[in-house]
Amino acid sequence: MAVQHARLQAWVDDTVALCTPARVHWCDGSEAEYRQLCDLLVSQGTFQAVPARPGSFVCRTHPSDVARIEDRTFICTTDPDDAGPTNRWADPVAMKATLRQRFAGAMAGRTLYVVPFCMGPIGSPLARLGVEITDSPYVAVSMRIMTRMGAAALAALGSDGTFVPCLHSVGAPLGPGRPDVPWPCATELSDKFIVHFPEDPSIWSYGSGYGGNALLGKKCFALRIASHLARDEGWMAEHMLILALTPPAGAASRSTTRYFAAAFPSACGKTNLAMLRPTLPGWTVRCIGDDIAWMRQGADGALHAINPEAGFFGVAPGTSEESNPNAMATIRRNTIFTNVATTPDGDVWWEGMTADPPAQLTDWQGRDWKPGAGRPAAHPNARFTAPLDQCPVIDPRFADPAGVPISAIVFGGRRPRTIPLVNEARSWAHGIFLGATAGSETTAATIGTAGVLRRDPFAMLPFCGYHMGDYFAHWLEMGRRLGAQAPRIFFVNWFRKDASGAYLWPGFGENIRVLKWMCDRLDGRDVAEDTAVGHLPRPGSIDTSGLDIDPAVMAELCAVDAEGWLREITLIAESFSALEPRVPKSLRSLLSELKHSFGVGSQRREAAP
Ligand code: GTP
Ligand code: SPV
Ligand code: MN
Repeated sequence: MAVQHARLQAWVDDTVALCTPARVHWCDGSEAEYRQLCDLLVSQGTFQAVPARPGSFVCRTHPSDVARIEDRTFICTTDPDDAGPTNRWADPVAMKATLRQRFAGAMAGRTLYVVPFCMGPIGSPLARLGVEITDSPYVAVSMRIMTRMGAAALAALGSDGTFVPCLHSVGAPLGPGRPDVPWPCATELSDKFIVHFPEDPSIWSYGSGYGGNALLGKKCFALRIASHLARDEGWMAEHMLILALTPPAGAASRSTTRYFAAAFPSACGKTNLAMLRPTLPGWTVRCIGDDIAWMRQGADGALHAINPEAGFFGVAPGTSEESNPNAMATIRRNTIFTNVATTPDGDVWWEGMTADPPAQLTDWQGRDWKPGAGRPAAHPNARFTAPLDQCPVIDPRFADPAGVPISAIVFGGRRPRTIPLVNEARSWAHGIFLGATAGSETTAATIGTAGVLRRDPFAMLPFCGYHMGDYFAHWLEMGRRLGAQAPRIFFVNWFRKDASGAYLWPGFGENIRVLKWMCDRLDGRDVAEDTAVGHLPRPGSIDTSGLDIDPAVMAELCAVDAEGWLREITLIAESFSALEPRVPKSLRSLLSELKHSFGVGSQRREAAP
């Protein structure tokens, strides 16, 4: 391939000199190239075909390489305060020296793939270009699904276009006495590095081949680096799904189709909400994106969003014909499954796919598995990688270069207690307060203990490329620019549990009932009560027709749990303290108001025994 771009060619030449690969392959993104790389992965033992699903493969990783590694993710800025207390900071000069040592000779015996890619529809004013250099063919084929990859992206770069250089190695060079293995990676956590230099900007990732650690267009570029760019340039890069919601024809709604963006932490329901199949007759949900939204004020003054990705990298466990039939249809062909179990008749399986597990499986580590084995057959963070346009409910505007206008922004988290099913913010600033104070239980999407409650502001805790306090201020500033056209803001929680640990709310397709209530609010209907924590649904205002749910449960889901909020206030205050002195004043006063409503710090409470 003749490369017209001198800076790109020079970076590739330098990288070849540093990493000493056996070969260099420029990816053109063609179907033929994709097939060749998949064949190569099969011959290396990394991929196995999935006969039940045409064009599909299953892949088993090294047990150390199953999720994002937050402890080994770094933001390197000249001033540590620019990364802020929620990120791991390292000195950029020292870190580059460390990384150059790691990358020296790192690709020995392997092919170096040059992967040009575009985040967003090629030619869209909201899109951005990147080039990933990787020694992993798994990354190359995954990037072809997840981004606009290959010749078209390279052409868009022209001879002098701006791109983010993204350097990746699995960190397991071949050599005498070092035979290849199906999933090469650095096996010690301390040998893995996912490093961002927002001031360049550039990304260097070493030692992991999995997901957000290695598909550098996703969390590294489209969130950490992009959030930094977005702050400087006046736009937003968010961990959000985008959906189109259409009420039944003839319904007394002022608008036909509305677009919503929603930020939930990793493994907290974005993919499921983005392609929800409504249980209420006549309602339609269509999917534009399930993980990342880039948003910018359009010429019409409204906030417009694009999905910078071209594929889904979705959580497999829990996905079934009942919970998410549209995802099940999306992954019937041309899908890469990672760390799922396989069945004797040539299909895949994971926990929750069917009510009863098959009698015999090969688990995600390639071992025999039978029901009652005492361990999951699929890894809890097992994932499917599939093209966006295979989703049966993909929205016709999913690749609209102008993006779609956003009417509502939704935040959420995995909260067994206290946080109501749905809450509408009183104002943009109050909405920012709800986003900034969001908490959620940790999940298998990151290495570490799952089920621990932590603050995860805007679902961006692991993904914000700069100081979280400055990020809150940027949201407030966006609100000032958008003025009356700013979207309305809601907060939802599908994950309330009863004393026995069972979910109180049925979730999934039934979440349409909550989306309908939001539409009622957008249409100006009087369905909310103003409370100390926000606008909560009036009794009976959430449509439960055809749903077998106890009205007492609905009341509990929509109530203000004073004891719980007292605990919540303590946690919020702690999280704000950690970000001082950069917490915007308006958020500090909203916390004071909340404290006041619950009598925290007032004389009444201090006087109590
Ligand atoms: P990332 O890809 O990690 O960013 O995750 P995500 O936010 O897209 O989460 P996803 O939709 O894949 O859901 C993660 C897990 O939560 C799956 O096991 C789902 O089955 C489960 N889940 C999603 N929506 C609901 C819901 O409404 N109720 C309940 N109880 N579980 C849900
Ligand atoms: C997440 O963890 O939020 C994901 C998966 O979407 S990963 O791409 O690994 O970040
Ligand atoms: Mn995600």
